[in-house]
Amino acid sequence: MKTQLMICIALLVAIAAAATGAATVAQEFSEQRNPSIDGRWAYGWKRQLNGDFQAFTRAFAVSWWNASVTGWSMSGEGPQHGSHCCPYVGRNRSGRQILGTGARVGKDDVWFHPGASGEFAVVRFTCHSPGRQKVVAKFYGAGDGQTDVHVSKNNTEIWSGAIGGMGQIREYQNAGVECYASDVIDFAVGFGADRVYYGDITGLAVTVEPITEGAMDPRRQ
Ligand SMILES: [Ca+2]
Repeated sequence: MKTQLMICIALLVAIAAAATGAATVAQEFSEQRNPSIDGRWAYGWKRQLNGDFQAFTRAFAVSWWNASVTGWSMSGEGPQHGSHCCPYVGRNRSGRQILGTGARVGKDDVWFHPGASGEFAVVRFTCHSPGRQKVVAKFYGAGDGQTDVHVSKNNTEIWSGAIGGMGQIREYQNAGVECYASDVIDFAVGFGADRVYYGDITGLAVTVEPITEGAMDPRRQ
């Protein structure tokens, strides 16, 4: 009994440590659950940036661009099914860079793709470590298309950029994002000024790091 109790305590400590440290979208990409088991990451879409977040309901695992690809969408389709694919969020599981026709995705990277009617693909981070967060988000053109990229907190946009094609990078950095329990930070991609979703594959690297860990939520004081 004592041994079991010690194991339970060790597991709880490990879970707590995982839930309070820096969060990285690619390393913690969840293929089994959406939201992820610790509740920090969710994958979905929005019709408007300030609209309701709809979590994807179906996971996919496919071979495409001669690479192993996993991810989430509403249809259960991934990048292999053209107009049925999108929006979706994917992860490169091939262990190497993807070099496909019109696609260049870094090793182990997460990427996302908007929908044909302008639906935003969204990766959502939910704050579990109350306090000030350092948020770094890098978006890059992994396809030939033009896109618009955004960072929002609680559905209010705090940054946006535009990507004009493959290889272009837009980066958001903020060391002072106040984020308390249940606050959400969304990273989104839309189909851009051309209003066409073809080739809008967009790489996403995000790190959220608590820098005033354990702070009290002023809304509850
Ligand atoms: Ca586009």
